Amino acid sequence: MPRNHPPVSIIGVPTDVGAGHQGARMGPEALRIAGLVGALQARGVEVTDRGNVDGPRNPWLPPVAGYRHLEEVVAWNRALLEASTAELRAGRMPVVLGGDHSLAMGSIMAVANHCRERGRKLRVLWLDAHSDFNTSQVTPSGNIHGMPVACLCGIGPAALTGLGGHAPAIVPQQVKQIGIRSVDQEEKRLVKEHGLDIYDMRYIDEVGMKRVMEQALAGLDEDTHLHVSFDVDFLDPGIAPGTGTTVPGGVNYREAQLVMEMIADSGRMGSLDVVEVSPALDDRNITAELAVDLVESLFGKSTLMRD
Ligand code: Z70
Ligand code: MN
Ligand code: MN
Ligand code: MN
Repeated sequence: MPRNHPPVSIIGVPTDVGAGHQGARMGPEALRIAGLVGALQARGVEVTDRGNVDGPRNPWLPPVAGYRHLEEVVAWNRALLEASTAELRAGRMPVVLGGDHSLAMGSIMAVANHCRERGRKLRVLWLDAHSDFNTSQVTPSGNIHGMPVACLCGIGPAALTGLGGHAPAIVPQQVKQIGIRSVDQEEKRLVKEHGLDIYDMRYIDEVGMKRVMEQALAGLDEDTHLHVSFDVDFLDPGIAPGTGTTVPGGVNYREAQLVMEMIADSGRMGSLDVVEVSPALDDRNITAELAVDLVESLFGKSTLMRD
């Protein structure tokens, strides 16, 4: 099934200021070394690597008032928002390489603005072990990569929620979370209160990934832009050890391939984040290589002879 994809712009965001471990700032290079650009070109996609956006170094300070490195996280997200907005305006598909998951705020705010300007619908698929829906009041860590979904939904500091100029950027009903298996106590209350659609590992085990994806992708139409935010800790640590917060019982190789193939078949993916690859924790770059393998499937490579 050959598909026509818009031209892709790779944007590296080498930061870990939002995380509780250092190392995700090396993720963009690891993904490049794993062959991301060539893999997309082999799919017939026109790709330009825009290099990395710039931002403050990691000062490695403790949290202040419930946030670690708030000012630095804002600066990185502002830089990404600007870079991604330029690509979307040029009719290109941003593929954002993290970096820690706090960068999803800038990435998705750019997409949300773009959709709002064009009267398009936006859906966000959040592939992750975590819900990333903490607030400064309830966070156990102060790490802002545990907060981007809440901030995107308008719950968080104005410096983050208002970064795109329109708060909230999205509503919880636009988000489908898949692979979830680590939600903090108070965060659970928040996701329930806000009605987030969560397909957790138990649900995946009970109904199977095929049905989960049918449900998560239901109702997409020609006017829908699908943003995929892929935290590699979505995957089981046995196949993806190279990330700062592994959680046992994750998505296996075959389930992950099916997720990506069904997204590709939807034909609606308009932007992508690949985040939380932490090369110093990895085993010979296998996590980055697996991420690239899965991105190939997102762009229509099939494990069978359908492509
Ligand atoms: C935890 C917190 C988180 C990613 C860890 C963990 C959050 N809920 N997110 N790794 N990607 O500290 O808020
Ligand atoms: Mn995450
Ligand atoms: Mn995670
Ligand atoms: Mn490959």
